[in-house]
Amino acid sequence: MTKNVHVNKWIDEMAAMTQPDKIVWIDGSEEQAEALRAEACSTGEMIKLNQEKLPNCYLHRTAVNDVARVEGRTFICTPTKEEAGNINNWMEPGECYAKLSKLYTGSMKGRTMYVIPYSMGIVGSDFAKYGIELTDSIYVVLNMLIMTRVGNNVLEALGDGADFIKGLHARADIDEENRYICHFPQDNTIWSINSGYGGNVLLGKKCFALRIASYLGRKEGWMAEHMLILGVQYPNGDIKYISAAFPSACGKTNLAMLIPPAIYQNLGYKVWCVGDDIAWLRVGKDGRLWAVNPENGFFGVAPGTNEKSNPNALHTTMRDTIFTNVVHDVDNNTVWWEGLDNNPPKNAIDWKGNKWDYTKYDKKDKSTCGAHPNSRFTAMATNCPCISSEFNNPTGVPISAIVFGGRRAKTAPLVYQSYNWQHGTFVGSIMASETTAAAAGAVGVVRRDPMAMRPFVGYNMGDYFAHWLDMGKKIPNAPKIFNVNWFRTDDEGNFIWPGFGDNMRVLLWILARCAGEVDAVETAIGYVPKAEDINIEGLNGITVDTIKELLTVDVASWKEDVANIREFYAQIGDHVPAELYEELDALAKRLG
Ligand code: GTP
Ligand code: SPV
Ligand code: MN
Repeated sequence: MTKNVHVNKWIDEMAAMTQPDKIVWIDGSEEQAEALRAEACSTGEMIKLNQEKLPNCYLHRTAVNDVARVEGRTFICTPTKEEAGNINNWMEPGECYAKLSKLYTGSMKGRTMYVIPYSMGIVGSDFAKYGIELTDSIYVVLNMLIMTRVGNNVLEALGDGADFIKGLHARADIDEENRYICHFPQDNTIWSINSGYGGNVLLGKKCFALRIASYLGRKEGWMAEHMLILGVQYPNGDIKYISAAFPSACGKTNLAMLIPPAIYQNLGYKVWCVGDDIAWLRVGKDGRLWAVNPENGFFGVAPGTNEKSNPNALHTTMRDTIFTNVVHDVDNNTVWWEGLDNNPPKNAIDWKGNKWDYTKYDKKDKSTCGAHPNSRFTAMATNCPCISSEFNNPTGVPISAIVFGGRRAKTAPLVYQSYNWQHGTFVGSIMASETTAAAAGAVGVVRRDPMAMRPFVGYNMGDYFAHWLDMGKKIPNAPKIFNVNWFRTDDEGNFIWPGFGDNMRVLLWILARCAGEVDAVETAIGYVPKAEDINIEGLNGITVDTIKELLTVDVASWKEDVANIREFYAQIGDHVPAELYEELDALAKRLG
């Protein structure tokens, strides 16, 4: 509880509308969390897992119609449509408040409203921003306790101020037709209704830390990006930091927790994880770009996570974790997902809550999966074996390189470097990726996803590009900008590059470029490595010729891309900065 009149007045209004039976303040204490876990288990909302094998771990299943972010039902409610731009769905704020108020009215009758005061970033730090989420879901409370910094100290830090993000979430009937995720950037407000899933309801994450924060960042001169942050430690102890933006389910968590291949480990290289999904970036007094991870945990994709692909993530999930929509191994009271190991449980319940027969599982038919392809773990960052010592550093880490990337079967080479910040902004703006299960809709379709922020920019995409260009002018010692693609395939559709830990080989080229230690080949799209500069020592079946193939710039497919980019820019509309059209024309010219 607090004496803050702004907080109390707002809660009174929301409670008057939603009409909960009672209101409970979340204080961040372990006793309260434990009582809530017990309550969620007593109602079946969560299942307590084997406490010997998975201490303090729980399983939750969402409704079958509620398994991913719903971009089609996500709205940016600015006073004018132009402010939200053509890429976002827009609703006039008054209309949206009216429409949703009807849905919220009485929606918490018979339920409890939980008040979650939370901070994105270290409480009291320059980077930190505070939010309060009201929700009628214990699952949301328990996830927020992992994903953000929750507790009374947030209210103390807020004092009697009004500078907090007001988030309202009600499960209502989990009705798809009336599901709305709405943002009111001018009002510091987020309203979410009729979902119980991840990014739709953990309002500190995509709604606040990206959509609202990107809006605030533009206003205040900083950046909120869909980026992981990692540190590469050299044998001499130096650590260089990289931030990287890949679209949802394209490898951020995996890269953030990378384990270097043996050849590098033996030399003393290490990789440290600062963040796996979101970065807030500010220009430091030293003229460099500094990044913090505003989150406190990981909401990671479970399928494909295993002892080989991402042992750090796997170990992070061994305690204090909430699993969502994975397979329940009934005999062991543990969890399983596709790609964990080759021993699917015999006595199993699938993500829908039905008995699951692993012998009927067909890799090519997603509907036979035991775990939903977008099933997730919510795990504490501090449980990660490779968590950076700077994770709790309120000033963050200095960024040497920004890396963009996506899933491209053919067009994008393994890695290339932009010529400069403006060209790098262009490279980010033309990012494209084949769609994944992280968002509702068709999977595997190529779509433009600038800076991996298409679903997360809280204002006009053209203005967002302009903000990027502007920031470049404010960072005297700006990071170099690169693009990577781990997902090139051969004619049979197999990934050519081994990926995962071996991505270290590419990171080291990137950092060598930043330090001016290695040459490159200038191509129409940017600087590409000389094939022999990507270290392939210890890689089975990969030769210099494979690297050459991975690095080719296929002029024909790039020309097609140019045409597609022009259409995309036109779709964004007339806020696209002239500098980016200059870059596009220059690219077209270089391609011939
Ligand atoms: P969000 O949490 O949705 O933002 O996703 P993310 O970007 O953190 O993606 P994540 O690291 O969870 O990876 C998603 C999928 O990509 C998993 O199935 C991984 O196994 C796969 N993946 C990650 N890195 C690589 C890689 O280097 N190569 C290949 N082939 N697959 C990868
Ligand atoms: C993503 O989709 O980029 C995620 C998962 O990180 S969610 O929290 O649902 O946005
Ligand atoms: Mn993400």
